[in-house]
Amino acid sequence: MSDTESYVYRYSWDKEDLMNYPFKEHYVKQPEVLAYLEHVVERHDLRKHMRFNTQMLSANWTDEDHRWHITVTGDKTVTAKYLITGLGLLSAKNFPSIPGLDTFKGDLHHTAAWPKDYSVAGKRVGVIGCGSTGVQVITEIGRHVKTLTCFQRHPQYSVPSGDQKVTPEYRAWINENWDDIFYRVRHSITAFGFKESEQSYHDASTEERLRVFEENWKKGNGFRFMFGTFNDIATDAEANEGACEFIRNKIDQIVKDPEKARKLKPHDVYARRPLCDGNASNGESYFEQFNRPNVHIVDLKETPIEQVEAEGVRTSDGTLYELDVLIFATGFDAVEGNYTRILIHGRDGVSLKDAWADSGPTSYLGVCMPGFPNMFMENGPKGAFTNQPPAIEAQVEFITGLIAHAEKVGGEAPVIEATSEAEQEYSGLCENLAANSLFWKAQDNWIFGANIPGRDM
Ligand code: NA7
Repeated sequence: MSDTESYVYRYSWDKEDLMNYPFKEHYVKQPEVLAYLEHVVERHDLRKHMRFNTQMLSANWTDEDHRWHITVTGDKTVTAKYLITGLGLLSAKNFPSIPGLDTFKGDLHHTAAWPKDYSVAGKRVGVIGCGSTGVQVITEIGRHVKTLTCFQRHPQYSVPSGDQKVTPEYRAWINENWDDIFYRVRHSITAFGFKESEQSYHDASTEERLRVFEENWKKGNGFRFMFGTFNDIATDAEANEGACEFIRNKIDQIVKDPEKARKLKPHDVYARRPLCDGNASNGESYFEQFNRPNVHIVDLKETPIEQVEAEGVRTSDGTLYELDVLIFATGFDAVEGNYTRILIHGRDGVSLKDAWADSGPTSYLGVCMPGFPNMFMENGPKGAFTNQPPAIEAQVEFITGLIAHAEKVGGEAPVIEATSEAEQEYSGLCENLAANSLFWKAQDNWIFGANIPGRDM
C-alpha cells in the first residue's frame, strides 16, 4: 500500500484522466499502482519506446563526440546524446546477511519481490523488519496465519492510515478540486496534498496539543501526523517528544499485554520514518494485531538473531522460533545503491562510485552531477524527501526544459553539466536543512542510506 493518499499518487498532467480514472480506496495498493501505470502507457502509446528484459551494464561518456556509449545485455551498444536514469530511490533489495540463512528449509521471501498468489494462510510465519512494509504485512496477515513472529530491530511510531472506501461524494469533491489539490501539492514542503501546519507546538496549550494530535490520528496518514499537526515536530526535540508521548499512550491503550506493549513502544526520536498502517480491507491497525494470541513480538535489541536454522530462527537467549515461512521486510539498499552497482563513467573515465567516494552520494538538485555531462538522474541522491510522483514530475520538467534549451542553442553536440560550485552550494543547503531536522538523530536511517552495514555516511 502506498502511504500517500490515492488522489496525489498519480500524474497531474492529464486532467481528463484525473477526472475519469477510478480508484476505490483512499490508498492505492500494489495491483492498482501497476494497473494505473499500464493504463498510462497504453493511453499515451508509450510501449513502443520501451525495451524490456534489457539491463544497462555500463555507460561511458566520451568527450570526443559528446555522447554516452551504453552497453546493454545481449552484447548490444546504444549511443545517446542524453542519458536519463530512472533507477529509483528504493529498488535494490536489502537482504541482511544472517548466519545459516541458506540452511532454512521453509520458504524465504522479500516483500519487494512478493510472489504473486503465494499464500501464508495457516502457516508459521516470521517477519524480519517492521518499517513501512513490515507494519503493513503484519497488519494484513496476522489474522490468516497460524503464528506470526515479528522480529523487530527498532520499535516504530506508526499511526493509522485512515484508509477507507472511496464514496461518490468524496470522488465528486476531488474531481471538483483537482486544480487546487495540485496547486497545494506543488506549493507545499512534503507534496502530500494536505495543509501543512503553520503552528508551533510551543504556541499551543496542553489541551490544544492533545486535540490536534487526536484529530490527526483519526484522519490518518503518517506524513500528516508529522507535518500537519505542528510545524516543528521534525525539528524541535520537545515538540517531537510531545508526538512520541501521544503515540506511546495510544500503544498502551491498544495493546492489552503489557509486555508486548513495552517491546512495541519506541523511546527514541520520531524521525526514522513517518509510518502509517491499516487498510480498508479489515480496518484493523498494526498495534491491534498484537492482541491476537498468535502474534508475537521479538525485540532484537534484547535478544538478537543468532542464526537461521533448518527449522527457523534462533535468538541469543537460545529460543528457536519454528517457521514455515520467513519474510524479509528489510527494505532497500537505499539512495545510491542502484547507481554504484552499474558502471557509469563520466568525464576522464571517473566512475560515479569514485566521484562519490569522498563526499558521499551527492548531486545538484538530485538531478545532475558535475563530471557527468548530459546525464540526468530521476530521484538521484539528495533529491526531495516528499511524496514522490510530484517530485518526479518537477524533475522531469526541469530535465526536459534543459534539453529543449540545449537543443535550441547548443548546436550538433550540446553539453549540459552542473558546475562543482552549484553542486557544493546545493549540497551545503541540503546538509544544513538536514542538520536542523531531527532525522539525523534516528540511527540506521535509510533516508541517509545508513541502513546498510559498512556504509559510511
Ligand atoms: P524500510 O522502511 O527501510 O524498513 C526496513 C525494516 O527492516 C526496518 O524496520 C528495519 O529496522 C528492518 N531491518 C533492516 N535490516 C535489518 C536487520 N539486519 N535486522 C533486523 N531488521 C532489519 O523499508 P520498507 O520496504 O518497509 O519501506 C521503504 C520505504 O518505502 C518507506 O520508508 C516508504 O517511504 C516507502 P529499523 O526499524 O530500521 O531498525
